[in-house]
Amino acid sequence: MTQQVFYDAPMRRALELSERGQVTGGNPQVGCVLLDDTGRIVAEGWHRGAGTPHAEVDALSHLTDARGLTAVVTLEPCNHTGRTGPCSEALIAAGITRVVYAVSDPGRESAGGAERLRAAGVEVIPGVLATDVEQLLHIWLTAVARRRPWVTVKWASTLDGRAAASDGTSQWITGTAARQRVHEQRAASDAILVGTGTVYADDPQLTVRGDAGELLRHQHQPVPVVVGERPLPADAALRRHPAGVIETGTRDLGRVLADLDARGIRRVYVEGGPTLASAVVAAGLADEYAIYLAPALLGGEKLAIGDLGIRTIADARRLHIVSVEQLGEDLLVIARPTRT
Ligand code: AOF
Ligand code: ZN
Repeated sequence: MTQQVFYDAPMRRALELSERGQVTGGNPQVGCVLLDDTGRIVAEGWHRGAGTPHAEVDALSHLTDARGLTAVVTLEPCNHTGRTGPCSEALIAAGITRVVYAVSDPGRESAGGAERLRAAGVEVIPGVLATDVEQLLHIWLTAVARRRPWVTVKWASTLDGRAAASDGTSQWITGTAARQRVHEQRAASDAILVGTGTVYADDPQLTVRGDAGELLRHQHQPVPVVVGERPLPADAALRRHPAGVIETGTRDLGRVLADLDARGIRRVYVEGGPTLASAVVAAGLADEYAIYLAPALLGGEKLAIGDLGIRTIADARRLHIVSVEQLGEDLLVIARPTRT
């Protein structure tokens, strides 16, 4: 039996604890357990969300004496002073003698914890249950490594892909169960992107409403981000949004996403109209699609997504289906680009 396998069970517990933390707010979900020399868990901790203690510090806070213990943590302990202090130093100061972790911290400032611990004489075992933890943190890890948020493009359409009738009316295509699911997806996002065209046409509120399930326990409202040069109308509903509103003043999506990254925004939900959707897709910035399909037909011209500049079938953007969920009469299809 390798050492790695020995730490599988406590790491699974740390992973379970990590899932209690907030998915939004910029920080990863992290869990930690402390083991005595018989392998028994003597303390547990997890990170609630940005601005609160890290998992390791939370676990240590339950003990008066942690000397000689092993820390099993889902992410490499951080080595920086952000909103809180470095976990590497907290573990060293507490007298922890071994640190087992799953995945490395991809953060440019926070990385280096493993090295620091080793330099202080702490035994470090990386990579335990790395695949499982990477799966849970996939969006966060991708966003941090790329220095731009993960982008989910959402639309609701009829089975023939239409989003509005020829007179422009578009409410409501899908039923209540699907609309509720949209609120859950908003609640799991840091920001909602909308184009100025949609703001002028629909005057949306873009708030999380209703029973957005588990995610609403954090009372989280993603911030609306208006993409485009035109200023927000003085009486726009978005001006009353509880999280405020970000007016970008530009259509340059690269700049918009870089600015959101700098604000710690990791998950963006693109809800704002066919022009914005096609711009995001054509720029190769869509990481995921959330497509709501209602059992109706509209025919005509008004597609859920605008022109992608694709002139021949060989250039079609190929996706793979991640999941299909039935919500009342409607379907929710989650798809991601096929990586070639
Ligand atoms: C850990 N344990 O539980 C978490 C870590 O601004 P701060 O101080 O909250 O730091 C946030 C960064 O710290 C975050 O981007 C990530 O690199 C790391 N998160 N590290 O050792 C934890 N949540
Ligand atoms: Zn930390």
